[in-house]
Amino acid sequence: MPKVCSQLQQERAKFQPVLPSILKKGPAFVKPKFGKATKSVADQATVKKIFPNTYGLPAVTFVKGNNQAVCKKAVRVGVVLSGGQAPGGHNVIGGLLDGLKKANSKNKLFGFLGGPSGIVENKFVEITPALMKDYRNTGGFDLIQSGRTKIETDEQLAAAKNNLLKNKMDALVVVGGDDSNTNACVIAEYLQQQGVDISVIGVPKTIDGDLKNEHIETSFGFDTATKIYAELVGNIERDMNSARKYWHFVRLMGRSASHITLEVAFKTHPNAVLIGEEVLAKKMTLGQVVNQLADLIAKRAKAGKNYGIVLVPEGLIEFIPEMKELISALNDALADNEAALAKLNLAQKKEFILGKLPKKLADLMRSLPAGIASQLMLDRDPHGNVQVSLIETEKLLVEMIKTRLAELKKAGKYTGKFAAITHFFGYEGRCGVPSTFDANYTYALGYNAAVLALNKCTGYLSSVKNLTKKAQDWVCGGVPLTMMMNIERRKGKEKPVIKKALVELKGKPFAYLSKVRNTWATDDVFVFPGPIQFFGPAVVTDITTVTLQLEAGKKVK
Ligand code: FBP
Repeated sequence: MPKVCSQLQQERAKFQPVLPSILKKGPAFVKPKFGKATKSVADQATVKKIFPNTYGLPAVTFVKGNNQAVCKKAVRVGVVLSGGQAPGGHNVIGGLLDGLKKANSKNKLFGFLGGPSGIVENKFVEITPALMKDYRNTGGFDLIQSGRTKIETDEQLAAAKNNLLKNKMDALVVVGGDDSNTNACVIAEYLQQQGVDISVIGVPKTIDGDLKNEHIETSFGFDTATKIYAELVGNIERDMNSARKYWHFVRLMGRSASHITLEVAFKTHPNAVLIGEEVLAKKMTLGQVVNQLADLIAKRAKAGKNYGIVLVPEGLIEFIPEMKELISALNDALADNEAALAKLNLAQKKEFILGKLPKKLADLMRSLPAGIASQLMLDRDPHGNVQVSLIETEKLLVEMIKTRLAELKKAGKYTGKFAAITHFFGYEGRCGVPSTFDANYTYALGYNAAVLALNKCTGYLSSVKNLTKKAQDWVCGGVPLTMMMNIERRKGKEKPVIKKALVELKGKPFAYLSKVRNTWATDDVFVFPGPIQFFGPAVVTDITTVTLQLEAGKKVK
């Protein structure tokens, strides 16, 4: 144990995650069953051309085997944590280590430090059972840290290959979201093209919940993060319902996708919840979003309720058509003028960029509050994404709502009081102690990744499904990374990337929201979920997300 260790951590360290039955006897008793050849979700010809060696691989399901020879030779495996933290990362490493050691006690696991840059710079540490001990069932990525470096240039790829060879690695496990796993596939393909026999396996990590498909029911961390945010939102609802004098605007992390916001809404029943994907489908302008909220505020005021709570996904801004157009033009302008912009201060940058935009978009940018306009111009991350976590959409909404309410007041349509408080919940949930679901799921994903690596599968994402069932009944295997890809515009160029799973407007979770949200708007039916429970009755400790339950066709209250 580290020197300072909470009482909870000491107790939680004793928790032994439940392995799916298929993995229970160890990697020697599991063999891969290969399905049919697969194809990418879109742009098949282009994706196939970029990934000639890893395109079209069959999906893998693990079935019972007997004394697999793959466990006879000792192997060396590297693991890297990539991108934003998500609860359960340490248990992925724990599962990976235990799977490797169970196969052959001489197998070794190494953790690359500080994210993918650790592979390029050859910085790593051996993860021994003794080192792992203090990190089991804990949140965070502090065992080996994380980073957002993208390994893409010829020099970076060659350095990664040389370091993997120098360290006699047999496999590399990349724990990451859609972009990091795209990068894992690029590395897998590169190694194959170079004739290097090192497997690359991905593990689906991200609190955002946007790395999912028929083989990946959810990414790890989503369960815990949404439970933490729901506790905070529930606490605010209780405070609001006690004081009855504030409107709370809560922006929630999740990048483009609104999965986190939707799940937190299911858990807490707020008065309004914005879903970016719906705003896009309805082609709503920023003005329409604001008017809709102002109308609700006026309606509740008429009923004597000058309070309420609104959930806002952090990616909302990217879904409002006019803002989407502006962001896309900004992405290109920033990428095309990198060198010139590097010499300018923020005010000069803004003027320079305004000059590069079409008039309509430059006017829109000028009409935005100065803070928001500057936030839109901040550097993109190494994968070309706008850093939506830094854009204070909730404040923008409040400012615009104030103006609209003043208009309604003037027209005699609003007589209430509007005092707003804004919040942003993101970093608060990314390193929480993993829920029982995430502790089990991540351990299984890591153990399963060890089995994929031992079987020399490369270009696969560790897949554990059937998640609304008990952990014993989960189904394990691998899904080809190329299967999830399409072509998108990043940093001004067309690139192959894993397609983000956005909230499906025809899906069961959104249909459920559509049915209940009018009641939530007016009748105060708040739910206060309280903190994550690690000990106690299974109905409280083992519950999965509402999203997963609805997707699996279960009824929820
Ligand atoms: P990934 O899992 O895709 O890396 O992102 C998780 C996330 O928490 C997003 O929800 C958020 O927008 C972003 O990371 C914030 O990035 P950073 O940690 O660089 O501030």
